[in-house]
Amino acid sequence: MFDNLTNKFEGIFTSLKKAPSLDEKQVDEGLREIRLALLEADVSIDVAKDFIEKVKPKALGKEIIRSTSPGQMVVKIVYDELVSLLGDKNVEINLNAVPPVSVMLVGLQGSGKTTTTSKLAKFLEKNKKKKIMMVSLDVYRPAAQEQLKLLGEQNNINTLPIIEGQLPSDICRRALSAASLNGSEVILFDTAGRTQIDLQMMNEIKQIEDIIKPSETILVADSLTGQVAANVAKEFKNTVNLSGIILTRSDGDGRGGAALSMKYVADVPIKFLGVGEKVENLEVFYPDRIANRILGMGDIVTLVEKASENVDEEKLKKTEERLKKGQFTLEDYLSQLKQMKKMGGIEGLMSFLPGVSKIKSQMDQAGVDEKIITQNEAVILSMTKKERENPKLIDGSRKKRIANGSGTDIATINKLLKQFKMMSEMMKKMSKGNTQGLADKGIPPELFNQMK
Ligand SMILES: Nc1nc2c(ncn2[C@@H]2O[C@H](COP(=O)(O)OP(=O)(O)O)[C@@H](O)[C@H]2O)c(=O)[nH]1
Ligand SMILES: [Mg+2]
Repeated sequence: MFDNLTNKFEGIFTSLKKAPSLDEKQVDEGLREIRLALLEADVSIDVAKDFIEKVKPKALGKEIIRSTSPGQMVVKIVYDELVSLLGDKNVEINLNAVPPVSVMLVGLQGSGKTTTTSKLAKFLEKNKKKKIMMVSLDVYRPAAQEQLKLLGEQNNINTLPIIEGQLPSDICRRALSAASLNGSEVILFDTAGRTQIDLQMMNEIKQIEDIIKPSETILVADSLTGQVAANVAKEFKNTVNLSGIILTRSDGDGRGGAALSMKYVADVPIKFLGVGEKVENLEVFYPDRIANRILGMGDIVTLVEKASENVDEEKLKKTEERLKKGQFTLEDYLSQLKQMKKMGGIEGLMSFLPGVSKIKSQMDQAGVDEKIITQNEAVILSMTKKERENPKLIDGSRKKRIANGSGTDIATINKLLKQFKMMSEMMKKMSKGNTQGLADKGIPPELFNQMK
């Protein structure tokens, strides 16, 4: 979400870090570039100015300029200020109240409220083990209530049954008593889109707030609108007791101005990021991890979390057992490819690794990642079950058939088979604990031991 900024920062810091010593002029020049980069990320002039004013005296401190690695120390100062600009720490969603606990989602039309309501429901169910009920108060847009109901059905989340023609305040009261009856611990209220200019709608939201007394009122804001999103938050804060932000569409946002402006402009914590259209595309917002990503230093913690979330434990166990017997098949390879796709593909994974923004953008341009995973999947799917279990069967004429079936060519099939052969050899060696074999291939045995 901060691709542009990361590219800029990498450029600026590469030259700063290379310099054996720094003078005031060099630091000034670096800060000027950082200011420009922030403005291009669509933060307001005030935010950029304040940021530089905070960094500057620290970066020009005698102990920095005279240190042995002044560039590194400037990076650290910028990192610390970024963390602070992003809000310091994650502020968890507060559910400490007598159940049913109400959470209200507000925002402009189309900002992603309904989608986010179902994402949050899934998140709280999975991570906080809460019994959830979702309620739509959007009685104005046709089919808005049905949209939430459908999301509930698709994702196995309870929704309050719809009664045509009921007013939002009456739906609220019905929801509270239904939740008490059916033992729901958290009620998520999805509201209709509104702006502050629309006084009648803003009054309605105050009325709803009075009835449900939410322990959280969350603004859902579109990351693509940049600093405007922060101004919207400020507006809503004037009317309701806003407790947090969820920034949606950060998957499509290459600039990140909304996240960078929010604390300064509206002083409301960002609690989550929406990172795609699917129900699982919700990420907890950690300022320090985001600052790492912005500076191209990677976010290994999130990567590891993502990996463990997406792993199908049972499948993994089966694969492991077969591996021990030296039976890694193309079927296993296929399920690994699928796993990778689920985690956002190579490209998605790479955005969490340090210093790869350049390679990543090259790969983006070439469309490498998705294409190859999808292609390999198609190739394996065009094989018969027997072929998948025993690739040795695949002779010339079979290759031709597979190439036709998958819309590829024989060279592609050969490449995949070669990759697979290398992989299964490596796995065999690993399963036998033959670390010498790994060392031959340039893989340090320590790494293998860590993996065990
Ligand atoms: N790419 C992407 N799309 C999103 C995200 N959140 C919501 N959307 C899409 O935005 C559109 C509007 O969402 P909706 O929840 O109906 O907005 P509402 O009018 O505020 O309720 C839908 O097509 C969603 O799939 C996100 O984090 N990433
Ligand atoms: Mg909606």
